Amino acid sequence: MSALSYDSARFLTSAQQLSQCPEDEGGEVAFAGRSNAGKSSALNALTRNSKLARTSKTPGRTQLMNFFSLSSGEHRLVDLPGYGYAKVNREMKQDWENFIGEYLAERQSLKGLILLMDIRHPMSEFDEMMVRWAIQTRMPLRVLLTKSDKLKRGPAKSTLLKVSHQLTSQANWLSVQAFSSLKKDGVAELEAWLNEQLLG
Ligand SMILES: Nc1nc2c(ncn2[C@@H]2O[C@H](COP(=O)(O)OP(=O)(O)OP(=O)(O)O)[C@@H](O)[C@H]2O)c(=O)[nH]1
Ligand SMILES: [Mg+2]
Repeated sequence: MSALSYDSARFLTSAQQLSQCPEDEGGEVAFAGRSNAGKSSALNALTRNSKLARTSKTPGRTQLMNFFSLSSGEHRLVDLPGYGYAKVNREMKQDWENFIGEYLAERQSLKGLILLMDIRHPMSEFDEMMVRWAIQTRMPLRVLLTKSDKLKRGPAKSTLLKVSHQLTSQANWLSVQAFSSLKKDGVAELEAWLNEQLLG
């Protein structure tokens, strides 16, 4: 197999606990990041399907984990619920942390993690935690600096260099790229990384 067709992605199922996830076989890559970072928009840009994952101006729109299957039949993309959603109460936040923590620790078919950060606010405390987790578990991690259209070329480039240095000095399975769902910038680069994790 040479490459996967991402525009073949179809909604498979939602889950709010591990037991509701699809069979743990084949390979999947999960999209994580704080609420409003642009996870759902990036999935829609990647799959050329503006209706695939719901996007919203209201942070915390996606409260469930959503699984999308590719036409290969054995590969999936996963939209994780955003973290840092201010309006959830402590109990809901705990539930979220337990669920995501369990998913990351247990999921055998998880082949890579995409961590999305608004290019104007990279590397929050939670982002750092996800990076540490990827280092400890040797999980391939791709950081997407999203909404790159919001910055001029110079500042965008310097943020990319800074984050790149920060990541690659720690482990060679961490990498970063700029991304704009609005301009469809970075889609081919993202596809190449996904192909490597899912088919490599
Ligand atoms: N200018 C610009 N806006 C974007 C881009 N990507 C996302 N947005 C906007 O950012 C907001 C949040 O995008 P979503 O894709 O819903 O973010 P999310 O990470 O899925 O959010 P949750 O589901 O709440 O965790 C929406 O208003 C999008 O239109 C981008 O590349 N450029
Ligand atoms: Mg979303």
